[in-house]
Amino acid sequence: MTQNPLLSGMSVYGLDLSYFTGKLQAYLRYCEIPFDYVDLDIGTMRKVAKATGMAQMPAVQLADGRWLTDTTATIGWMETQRSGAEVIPHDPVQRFFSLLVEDYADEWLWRPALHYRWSYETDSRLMGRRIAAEMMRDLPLPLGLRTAFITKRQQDKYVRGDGITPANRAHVESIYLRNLVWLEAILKDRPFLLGELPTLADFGFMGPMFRHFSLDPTPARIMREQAPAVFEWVARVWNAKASRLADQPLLEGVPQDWSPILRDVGASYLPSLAANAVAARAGLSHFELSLEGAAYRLPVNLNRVHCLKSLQATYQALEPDAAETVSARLEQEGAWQPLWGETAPDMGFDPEGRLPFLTAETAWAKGAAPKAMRRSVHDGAAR
Ligand SMILES: N[C@@H](CCC(=O)N[C@@H](CS)C(=O)NCC(=O)O)C(=O)O
Repeated sequence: MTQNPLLSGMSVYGLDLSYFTGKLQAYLRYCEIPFDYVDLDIGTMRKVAKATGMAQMPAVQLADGRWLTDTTATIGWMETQRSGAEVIPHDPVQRFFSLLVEDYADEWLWRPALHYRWSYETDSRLMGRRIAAEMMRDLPLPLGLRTAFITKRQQDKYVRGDGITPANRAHVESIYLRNLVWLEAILKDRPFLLGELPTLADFGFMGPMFRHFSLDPTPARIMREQAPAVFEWVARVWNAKASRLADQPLLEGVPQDWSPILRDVGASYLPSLAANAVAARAGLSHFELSLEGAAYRLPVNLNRVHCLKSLQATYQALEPDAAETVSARLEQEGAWQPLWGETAPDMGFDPEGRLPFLTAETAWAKGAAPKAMRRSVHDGAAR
């Protein structure tokens, strides 16, 4: 249990149905870091955007008044402030691959998660109604109107606007279905992805698997039927406590049963990050990508330029021995060349390296990306 006063008395601003809020809540619960949970409405979301420079959730406010944004950077900072069972593995090779898998879960499962929520009628009606009644509760409009508005906004932005078409829909769904198969194979033999303790890889996968796939009606039914061990793992991570697991071991190295995930990182995720970076450098709003026979026209996403930059920098910071082991494994999985397919351009995000402590003044360099491209990280470029 943490004794650090900096981690006492924090508030977490989020939504009970949000991907990244669920990920951070699972982490804080595991670390037994107490927090006040604030369910966002439109007014408090504006306050968060003003304070952090990012219109995204979750956001954390510490007792000393400072704000944090971005779950990866927030967890990274919190890990430096607490003791007890490690969430970011000490072993540099495990650390690199946990970060890589977390990034893949954050970004590459986002599209299928949003697709299942907003493309299926049962799911979109339910979640549209919930957002209208919960997050939009401070808007003086009838509930039906709020529901219609938010449902259309989410479909425009996260289905049509995120490149999902009737022609590539089955491919988008296959990203979820294949991850269920891979995770089921891992989790039938051990409680967490890297052994007896949850790590960043588990919390990363909690983003899509918890608030979306295990709870939205259509993907949840698939999970219950096809991947009961994954369904059980979601609850296990949610209920895990560092103080109870402190003496438990991680595996040595990165297990072979991570290979299918790492191969997908190399075959699809890293190539999409590289194509996104090329388009961002050229100042384009969209780019085309063909993956496993599926054609996509995707909006440029500035956050994902930052993702590629961070992954490359994480590799470059490794000591020679660890770097050799990491590159050999990436090579084995077909992910080494794709990691270096493109050098991530500097888009002016977080120019002073302050993450997670961003503010409206420090989030973007002066005159960086146009406003329409930087409202929130999962916004694509101007549409
Ligand atoms: N990389 C960020 C992503 C945060 C994010 O995209 N959150 C979503 C909700 S789960 C959001 O705020 N979206 C804004 C919107 O839909 O306008 C993190 O790790 O915190």
